[in-house]
Amino acid sequence: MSLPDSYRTRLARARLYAIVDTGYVQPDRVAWVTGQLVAGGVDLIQLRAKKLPLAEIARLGDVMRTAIPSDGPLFILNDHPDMVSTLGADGIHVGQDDLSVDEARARAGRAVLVGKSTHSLDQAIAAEKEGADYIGVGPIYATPTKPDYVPVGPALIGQVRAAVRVPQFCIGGINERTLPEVLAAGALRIVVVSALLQSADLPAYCRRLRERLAPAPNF
Ligand code: TZP
Ligand code: MG
Repeated sequence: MSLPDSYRTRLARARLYAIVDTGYVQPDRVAWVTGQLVAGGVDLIQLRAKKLPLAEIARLGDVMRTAIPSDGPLFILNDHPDMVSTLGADGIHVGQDDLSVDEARARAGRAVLVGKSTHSLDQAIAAEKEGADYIGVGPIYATPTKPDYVPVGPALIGQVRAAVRVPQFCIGGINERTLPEVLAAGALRIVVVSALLQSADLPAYCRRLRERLAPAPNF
């Protein structure tokens, strides 16, 4: 089950990753918010529904798959690899306390991207060795979206960049105000959750973030 080259290319070019987190987005707004993120030109969109029943997560996954064009952003599911195939998701994202990368890949049942959250240099190196296609690095700053986690600080960004080759997405407390420091620390790719979801104009906020990110390489 080898990963299609197109997935790797799209991931390598990716700069801005958004998450539809049901802690911020009511179920009846998921389709609209997803459409706004697509309009804003994000590269990946994840469904993160920590407290909903499985049937509702599956329903929202369907809603999002319908709202995301096949040539649009990659659609990633947080947890629940067993749903990936049915939903037609492009990938699965796991945390440190979840299934291993291999297990998540096997349960997905198709060749899809597997991303892993990391919170230290050692975890980042281990996730790459484990075969993750991309990693999240954070929380860079304290964030109400993941309140129990100690922020790692921007210095980790450069350390991970020097040690790891798979694409790295910096996450946690990133917004228009903190972005300059994150970029100065060496970040190429970011995930933005609450700042985007709470902004008055999602596509405009996406475009302002993207303007400051380095352009994707041409290949
Ligand atoms: N993992 C590390 S920080 C985080 C996750 C899911 C939440 C990021 O959310 P926000 O609102 O962009 O700080
Ligand atoms: Mg998880």
